[in-house]
Amino acid sequence: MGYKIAIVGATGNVGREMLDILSERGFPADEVVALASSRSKGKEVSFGDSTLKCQVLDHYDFSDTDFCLMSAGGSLSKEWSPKIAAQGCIVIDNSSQWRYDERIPLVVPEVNAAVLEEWIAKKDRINIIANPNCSTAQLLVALKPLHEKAKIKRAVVSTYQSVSGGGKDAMDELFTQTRAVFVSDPIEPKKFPKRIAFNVIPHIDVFMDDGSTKEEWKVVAETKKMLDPSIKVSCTAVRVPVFVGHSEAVNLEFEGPITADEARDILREAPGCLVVDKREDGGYITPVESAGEDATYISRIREDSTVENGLNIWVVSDNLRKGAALNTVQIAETLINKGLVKSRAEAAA
Ligand code: 2RA
Repeated sequence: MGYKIAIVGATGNVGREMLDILSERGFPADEVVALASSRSKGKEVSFGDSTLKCQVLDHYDFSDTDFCLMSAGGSLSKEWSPKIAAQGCIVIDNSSQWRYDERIPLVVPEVNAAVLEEWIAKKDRINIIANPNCSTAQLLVALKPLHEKAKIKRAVVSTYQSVSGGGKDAMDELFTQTRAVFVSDPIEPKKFPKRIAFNVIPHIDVFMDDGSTKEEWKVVAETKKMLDPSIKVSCTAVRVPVFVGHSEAVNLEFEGPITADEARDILREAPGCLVVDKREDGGYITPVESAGEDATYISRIREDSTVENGLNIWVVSDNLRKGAALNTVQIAETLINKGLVKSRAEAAA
């Protein structure tokens, strides 16, 4: 018997992507339910060749639903995830609300799927799993296999993040401002703190006391939680006028020796990674090419001779997919494929 799965935030950028990915991958669902706020009641969203009518979250009974994929922001998740989880439904949440709670697993299946087995074995577990921030998810898919080979001591990460990470309004703002530049209309930043069209903004999320931004802090905290608490991480997160696809320039310092050729071979074999690294014009990936794709692309792999055991890499992925919707679906798939979660209908039969 298949699973019943609900998508909360089904009309948003990530919610729609979740529905596409469930359909593309043939997720073993008997029923898929689209949920949204009362404002979107009855709105239709695509699911494969069919459409689903959005139901209202407040009125939905989760007692026979196996998985709830949440993409509706932190405050909604804070209120709703525990209520849904208490009905025996596993919530996989895409907001930052639960990521740093030590009771909640934070998972990228290619990196730390094993924590799911420990979590499911706990009698007193809270039925919530957290999905990481987009910039950390793709970073760790690339870093994990290299860390296994030579142990990363320090990572210096500069991100180039697309506007879709800020939601649909942010995408609209880039579009509107770009047009306004051409027709000489006035530009009034709303979603972004400064003009984003033909510009870059070194500021994503709120400022922290130490001068870093929350987006930068997330990369540090989530790398430590999922990969290794001993890795030193420094991050500068920058918004760029790209619609989809986050890019990262990453400088790595390892404990042991690792050459660029070895790193390339390791990454070629690593799950979720796709190496595109020809040292010629266009022999690398840009965010436009990553849009709509599942892979984390790695290019520009080269040694950094300014430190002992240093490498530079360029990491690009579709932030709405591996950075959000795809990873969420992969967590559910991992639970199923490892035999950790049976459908509630099957259990009751
Ligand atoms: C962004 N990190 O790109 C966010 C999305 N999760 O703004």
